[in-house]
Amino acid sequence: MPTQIEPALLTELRGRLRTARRVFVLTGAGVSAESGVPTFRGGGQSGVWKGMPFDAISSYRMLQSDLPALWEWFDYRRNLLRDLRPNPAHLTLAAWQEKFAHLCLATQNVDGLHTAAGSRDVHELHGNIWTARCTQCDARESLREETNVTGAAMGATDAATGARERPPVCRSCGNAMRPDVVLFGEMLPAGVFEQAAEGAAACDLCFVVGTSSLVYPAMRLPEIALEAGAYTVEINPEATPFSALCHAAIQGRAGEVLPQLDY
Ligand code: BJW
Ligand code: ZN
Repeated sequence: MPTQIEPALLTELRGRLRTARRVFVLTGAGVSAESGVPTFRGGGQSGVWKGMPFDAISSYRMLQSDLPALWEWFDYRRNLLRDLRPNPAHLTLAAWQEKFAHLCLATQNVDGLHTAAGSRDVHELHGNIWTARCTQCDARESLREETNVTGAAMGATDAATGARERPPVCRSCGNAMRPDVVLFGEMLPAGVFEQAAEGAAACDLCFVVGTSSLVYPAMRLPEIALEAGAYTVEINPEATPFSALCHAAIQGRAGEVLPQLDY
């Protein structure tokens, strides 16, 4: 049974969407769950790979100690994502960009599905899984054109499959490249958090969609909106630390709730 929003709350939210001047949206893994992307936390084995918890693999420590294993983990993830498509939650948020003069969309997701849905200027707080970045000179390369990568270090470009060696070698300086994502213990890309925080501080309506609200500093963004006086709405099937702080916590799936809010 799809999520039913209480009628009085639905009326309230549609009214707020009609009159909002600046909207800020923070999304997390849950917004992509209905596309088939595993979340990190909250049940199942989604956050475990080869017996290691994801926060041990997606960490600065792993980058330093075992770059090939880090690539193997992200190649595995990219192969899972390759055929997945945006769901109604991504599509609704992309459509909102046409409705509001000011909509700021910040995501913790690295999957690129907001952009695939048509959203522009997405603030990707934790980077993007489809890009490699040089560990020395910061040159970037797209990994989109690569076909299925087996995960094993291959040593050289495979002409038959289109896969690059692991780790890829930077075409500018010859040093090793890394996945262009933000690992635990790393700083966010310069300016990205600050731009999102500006959007949060300036909004009058804020949506927090599909995030466990546990990871710093992204978890601060809805609090910034709240402190600035915005009406805040959480959409998540589970309660989070933000549920008790926000004005409205809708317990439901993003792909079912967001399209219902459309006015
Ligand atoms: C649905 C749904 C549906 C399901 N519809 N919803 C101690 C205290 C405070 C902070 C720290 C601390 N120790 C260390 C820190 C800092 C650390 C941190 O926050 N750790 C805490 C977890 C303890 N943060 C960092 O290290 C950050 N950097 C930083 O702080 O820099 C300063 C610094 C530098 C050096 C030293 C110390 C500080 C960087 C964080 C980078 C996070 N990176 C990851 C991995 C990215 C690469 C990869 O993809 O592998 O980003 S971790 C992972 O968590 C990923 C996510 O973006 C992020 C957030 O997760 P998210 O999106 O909330 O997903 P889930 O799975 O947690 O939740 C999904 C939700 O969806 C659930 O609630 C479901 O119910 C819901 N859901 N179906 C709607 N259909
Ligand atoms: Zn380089």
